[in-house]
Amino acid sequence: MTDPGDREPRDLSEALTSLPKRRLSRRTFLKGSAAVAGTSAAAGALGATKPLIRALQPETAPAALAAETIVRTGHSNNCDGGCGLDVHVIDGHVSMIEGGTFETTRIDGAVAQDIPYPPRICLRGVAQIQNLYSQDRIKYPYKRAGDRGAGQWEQISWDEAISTIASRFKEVQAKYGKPSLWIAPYTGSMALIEGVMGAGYRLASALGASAGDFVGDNEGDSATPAGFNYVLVDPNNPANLGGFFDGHEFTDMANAKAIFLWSNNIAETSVPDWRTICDARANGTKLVVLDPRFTPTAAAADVWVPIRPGTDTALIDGMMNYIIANKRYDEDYLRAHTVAPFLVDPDSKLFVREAGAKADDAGAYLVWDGVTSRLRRIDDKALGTAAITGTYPASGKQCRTAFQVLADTMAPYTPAKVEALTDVSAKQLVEIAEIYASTRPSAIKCGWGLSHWYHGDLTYQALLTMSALMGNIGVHGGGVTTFSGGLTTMAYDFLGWFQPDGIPMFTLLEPMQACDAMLEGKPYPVKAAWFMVDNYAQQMADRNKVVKALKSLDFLVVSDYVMSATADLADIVLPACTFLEKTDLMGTSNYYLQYMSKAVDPLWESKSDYDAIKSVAAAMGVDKYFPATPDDAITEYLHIGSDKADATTKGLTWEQLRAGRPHLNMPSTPYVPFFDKTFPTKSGRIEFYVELLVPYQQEVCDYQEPIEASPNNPLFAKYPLIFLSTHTRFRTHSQNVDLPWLMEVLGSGEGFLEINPKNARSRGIGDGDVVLIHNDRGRLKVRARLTEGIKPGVVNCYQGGWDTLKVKHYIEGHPNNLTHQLANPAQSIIPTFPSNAAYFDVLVEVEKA
Ligand SMILES: Nc1nc2c(c(=O)[nH]1)N[C@H]1C(S)=C(S)[C@@H](COP(=O)(O)OP(=O)(O)OC[C@H]3O[C@@H](n4cnc5c(=O)[nH]c(N)nc54)[C@H](O)[C@@H]3O)O[C@H]1N2
Ligand SMILES: Nc1nc2c(c(=O)[nH]1)N[C@H]1C(S)=C(S)[C@@H](COP(=O)(O)OP(=O)(O)OC[C@H]3O[C@@H](n4cnc5c(=O)[nH]c(N)nc54)[C@H](O)[C@@H]3O)O[C@H]1N2
Ligand code: SF4
Ligand SMILES: [Mo]
Repeated sequence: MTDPGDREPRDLSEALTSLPKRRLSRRTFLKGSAAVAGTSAAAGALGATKPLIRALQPETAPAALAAETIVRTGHSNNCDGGCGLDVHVIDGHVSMIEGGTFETTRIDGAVAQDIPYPPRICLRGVAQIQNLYSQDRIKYPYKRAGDRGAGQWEQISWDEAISTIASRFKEVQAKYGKPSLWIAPYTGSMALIEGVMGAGYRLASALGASAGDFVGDNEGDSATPAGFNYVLVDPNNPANLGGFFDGHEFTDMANAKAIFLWSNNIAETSVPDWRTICDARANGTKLVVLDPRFTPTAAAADVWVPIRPGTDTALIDGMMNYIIANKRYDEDYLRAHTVAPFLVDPDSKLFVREAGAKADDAGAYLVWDGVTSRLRRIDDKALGTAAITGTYPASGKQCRTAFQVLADTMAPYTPAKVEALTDVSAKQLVEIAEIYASTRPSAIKCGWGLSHWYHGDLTYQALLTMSALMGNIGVHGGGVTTFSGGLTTMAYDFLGWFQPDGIPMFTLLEPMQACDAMLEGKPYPVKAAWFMVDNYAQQMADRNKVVKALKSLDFLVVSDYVMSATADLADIVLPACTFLEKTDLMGTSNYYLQYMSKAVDPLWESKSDYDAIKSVAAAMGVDKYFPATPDDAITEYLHIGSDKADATTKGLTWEQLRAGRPHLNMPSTPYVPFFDKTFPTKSGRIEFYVELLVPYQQEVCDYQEPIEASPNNPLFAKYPLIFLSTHTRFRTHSQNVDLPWLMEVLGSGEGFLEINPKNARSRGIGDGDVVLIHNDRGRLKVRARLTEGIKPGVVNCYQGGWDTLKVKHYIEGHPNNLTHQLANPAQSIIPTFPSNAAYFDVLVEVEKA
């Protein structure tokens, strides 16, 4: 056997547990079973629980099926859905998957939320049964038998795989230094042991190796969190761990009177949450959708704003100018909870503080007392009313208030100027500014699409500033939310997990730095890597550079359950099992703790990543850092039964965790960040004026053009179209790509380019024509799909399709052949979110191929 991820199972034992060669679609099966209803073949096939078992074991199906058990787990793929799943198991086989229910109480017994979660699932979740038994599964360990990337493999034993990995890792670390081994990111799963912040990091610490990103620069999901931290968090206070990201509990959207869905195609990218939005709308909540594409989400909007992508900050600045010019802002809120009254030194651009004040004295900021016309400390009990507008004498200079600086910066953003910058008509700008100003509370729900821009940080800074102007931060139905954090934000002691017995933490090497480390030895050489739960060679920006970098490595290990583009380049491929074959813990995208029970034993020779990590750790003499079982690891992560447990998980017992999916003990219901209006910033207030950003001329959110996708860019003459590569409901990135039930709805997995007929016609392109999309970095060939549903000047090709040795969803290339790795230096002030892949800030030209 020389063929990992073999799509044509050859021996019978494989055929029993994988789908038949001619893939069975659900519709064909149901038709078939109806035709033979009443015969023994169809006995028990109704209730939809049995079909797949029958399909899998046509010859061997027992006359009477064994009893069914239902196993509760969670769908940990990185789709932001956070769904719990009830998995029906018969005779060791999964027969059906449906949405699981949620606890109505918190860990401490209090009511979890007014509106409990209904069961949630989407077609991808239902189709996980096909993912589990997919022909595309890697079944055994393999080693490379030809040139790297040539697709020649030799099946080996786990023992040989582990001893090879251990000896090659040791060799590389001895030759090039310990950090030259990179245990790479885990963004494909939001499970805690195997995914996001999982055991791979602990292995990296134990080996003194480098490790990748646990917060999203790989994904382009770091820019907007950086913006969040600029305004709401002091990154230099150790208590804030270098920065975090938080948002409203999703059910709080029901409390909003208007919802602005900003660059968020939520009807496709968080299918179950879309229901909450629809319920809110049915109750009279106004829906504004800002998107250059007429998405399924936009189709349900009261107002659709087809903005030129990358210019949202200009639009927000225009809205703020409207709000300020018409005095619609919440003056009391600004005075009490923000830095609005702080005076700003015109030379240093820093806040004026009382002379000689200690650095940590949060009361020492000077403001102008409008009642007594004199300077006072902000915490002065005698302070009358601090002025929020105007210019006042301080330190011998004329100093504006922070709010005045903001107002002056926003003033040029008149409706006419904003129209010229954003393509949003002056009339529509005023319309949505008026909605935001007059509808309170208004929630802003962003997509990560907003983060896929070089200046995505600035846009979030602007949204939070506007939200603060209207007193919308820390209130029900308000705020700016991208991600409802959960465990990963709240309760998980990741520093403790990363540093067992207090050993030094791994060296952080961000995915955006890794290629240079591999290719140029900067900041230090990386010569070996282990990728698990991440398809870097396809999902990372500037793919040609990535492939070159991976090919330059001395040794590359990839664990996956399918032959990904990254696995194609490996020296050793390890067969990982899916989430249905292992135990883990989900606690993200919502505030429920979902224990993931193993539903079935690992298929073929696949193993959990935790088992693989433990084996390598044992071979390298560091296994003492790895608890024996996943349950032991969870006990340690959450400090179950210990005083060290976080308030949000205090009192949690294993009985509770195993029996249910309890809600964390959150400080408000539904959870609203900063509900008590204390902010973990230096001043304790909302810092819409950001001192740390003065070196980047970004202290207030003055619009900046996109780094690449701008008509001001000289490249625009050659490449005049903005290239988006957005997410589709038919897969999660490069997962669930080839599942028959999804294909049945989608038609085929083939990639296509959405292009406006205006741009197509001028290039002689007709619907269905093959087109070449190109720029200086690379090429992509797909068929054109002409649609009025995308703004002229913008094109879109869904990301995530496969371009592997075996499966090609694009005629040539991949969307990430066109993207780049330009990182915005301003983000470096937030240690947790220092860099970001700007996947959408890209220019291309399109021609008929
Ligand atoms: N052009 C473009 N590129 C993008 C984006 C875009 O919008 N446009 N979006 C970006 C974003 S937002 C993200 S989050 C990233 C996602 O990028 P990735 O995280 O790389 O993508 P996934 O396909 O979700 O998962 C990666 C791999 O993990 C494997 N996997 C899943 N579960 C397990 C497991 O338990 N164990 C092991 N060993 N493997 C497992 C999957 O089979 C898959 O091959 O892509 C980014 N790339
Ligand atoms: N089905 C499915 N669901 C998923 C995923 C998946 O792959 N598949 N991935 C998950 C992950 S990791 C992520 S990060 C999220 C992404 O979730 P979303 O952010 O909702 O998805 P995207 O498709 O990246 O972008 C959303 C929209 O932003 C628009 N857009 C692009 N640029 C701009 C801009 O500059 N301004 C404005 N206003 N709009 C713009 C695009 O046209 C697109 O419709 O989805 C999660 N959920
Ligand atoms: S893919 Fe996402 S939305 Fe669909 S079931 Fe899984 S977690 Fe839920
Ligand atoms: Mo993402």
